[in-house]
Amino acid sequence: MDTGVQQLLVKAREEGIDTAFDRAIKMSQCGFGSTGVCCRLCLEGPCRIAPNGKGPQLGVCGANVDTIVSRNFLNAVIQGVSSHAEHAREIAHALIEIVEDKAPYVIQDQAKLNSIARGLGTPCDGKDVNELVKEVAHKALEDFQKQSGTLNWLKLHAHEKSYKNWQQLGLLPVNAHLEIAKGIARMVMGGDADPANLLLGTITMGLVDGYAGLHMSTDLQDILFGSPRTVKTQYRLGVIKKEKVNISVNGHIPLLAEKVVEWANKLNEEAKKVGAEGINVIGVCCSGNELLMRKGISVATNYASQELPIVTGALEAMVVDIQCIMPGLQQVASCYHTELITTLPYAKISGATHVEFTTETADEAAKEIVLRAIDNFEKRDPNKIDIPEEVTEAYAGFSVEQIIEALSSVNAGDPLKPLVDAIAGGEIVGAVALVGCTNPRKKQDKYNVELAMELIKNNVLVVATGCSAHSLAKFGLMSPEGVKYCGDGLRGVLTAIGQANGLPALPPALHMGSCVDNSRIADLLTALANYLNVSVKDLPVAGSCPETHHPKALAIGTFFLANGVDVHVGVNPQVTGSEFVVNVLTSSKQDFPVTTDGLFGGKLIYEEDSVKAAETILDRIKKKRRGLGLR
Ligand code: BF8
Ligand code: SF4
Repeated sequence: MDTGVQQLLVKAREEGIDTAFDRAIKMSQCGFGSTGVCCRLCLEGPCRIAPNGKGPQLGVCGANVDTIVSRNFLNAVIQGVSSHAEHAREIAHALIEIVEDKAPYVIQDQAKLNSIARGLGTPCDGKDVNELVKEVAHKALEDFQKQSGTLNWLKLHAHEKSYKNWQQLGLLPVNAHLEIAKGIARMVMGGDADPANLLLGTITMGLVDGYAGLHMSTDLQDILFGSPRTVKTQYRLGVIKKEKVNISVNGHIPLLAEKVVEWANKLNEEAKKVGAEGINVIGVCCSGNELLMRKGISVATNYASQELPIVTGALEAMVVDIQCIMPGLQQVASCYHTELITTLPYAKISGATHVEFTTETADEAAKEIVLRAIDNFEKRDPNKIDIPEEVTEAYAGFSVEQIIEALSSVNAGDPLKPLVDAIAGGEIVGAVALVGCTNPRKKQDKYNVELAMELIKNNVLVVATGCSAHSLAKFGLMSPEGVKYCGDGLRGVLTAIGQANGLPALPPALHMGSCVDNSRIADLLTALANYLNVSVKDLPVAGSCPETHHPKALAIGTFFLANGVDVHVGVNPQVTGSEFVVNVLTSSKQDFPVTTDGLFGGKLIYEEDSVKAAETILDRIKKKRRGLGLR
């Protein structure tokens, strides 16, 4: 239990303030929506298909339950894909403004720039940084414009065997915007009415998500802000400091968050003029992850409890950009001195202050935001201040580059060998990526942590991103002491690698970043598959999102399914109304004619109980081990 969250939930209730957890209790769930059988795509409806055959079995237009459920699933995935694709496109566009001297940022990682440029087939020799950045950024923007071929970023990162499979099935995306538009066009009333075809279209959207969303965002952000390296940091609500001006950043695209940190440093002395000891920037959700990975900024909490930093009564400003920002933040902020500041013209919240952020005016906007926070310090109500004390130490910053470097301390000439040997020898049974969200309908962190504990006990290495990573960090699984929860084999390997790198041990859960950084996990899998000369689908690995809430998580899951990685969700994915869709996504290949397992090698696992989910995941991992000839 996150005691800080509990403490502030009690405080909020005593003060008559509703949070997402209260709203979740009051909101009943509709049985039709929960199973995906409700269609409101046109004004002949809404139509809903009655369960158990008792009542209407077709919509007014004649759409059956399989078509309706597949269309709704595609709809959800498109929402996730468009979020990630917009994220990537904004960074690409910012890079062009930067090298044209229109935006005040400095390119930080030339080595990554060179490696991405080479991968894209762009010669580096004789070019200055600006020229090369511009070429890479234009290659990125091509992935939103080209009318034939496939995504540059897919060719850059996809495993050869997966690529061939998608090519044969005719699933390769052409450009991100085209596929998003086509996906919506096939989903509308009177469009695609073949559920199998709709689900294959969803796989194409997953590829757009993975390559033109996740991978492109990570690559370009690393070029701009630097590739992460190991950092030590603190977690939990205790990172809010009573004596300081506290600013929390919440959202996803680090262009704003990085500037807020820069201006907080520059204006630190100004804070002292109002009686504060300085300025403290803290992270929430994925903006928190981005700053944590590159700057070691501490993290207060994750998605479901994002309103609670305000309830401490000591938060001067909450600055947000886009995605996973609860509109309810403003109701809570209005009960305190906290100023909620929106920044993007297409993501405003009524009642909040709006300070427009563009890359060209990044300095002016960030300066104004920090000055507003400083002004708010004196508006605190001392009677309302209550900050939970607890903090937990954690390590983060495990980019693929950093993991390889850590492994190089064990075997400089062949860094992947120690990891592969440990997998082959059974000390490490497999690896699971614990990714995604927290959800106010679930007990926050419980399912993420329970699943991780169960896996590491069984010698499964955990890597984590997004809000799941926050859960694991808060409960000590991102610190070397966490190895006490591991099985003997995993503990031995983590201790040996950690000690070769000057730590008592590597943490049992490696923090690999924000949700777009699931690309880093995909890169690690591709590297392992190449090393072993197998497909990604053959590896003894899986992905899991025990506390899913956002359609982005479904898009990321679809990307991993397309790569042949099993994906577990712990929250109802709202497809259970169609036996056909359930079979395609969750059946094993021998049990049903067309399945994602048969076509790609990975299937969806829906299980709310984390212990049972771990058992199923372990069974699948062991099956994949046997496929590789391992015990
Ligand atoms: O992109 S993990 S709750 S904050 S959707 Fe949202 Fe889920 Fe958190 Fe980050 Ni990802
Ligand atoms: Fe009803 Fe068909 Fe319209 Fe959906 S598209 S609301 S099923 S008539």
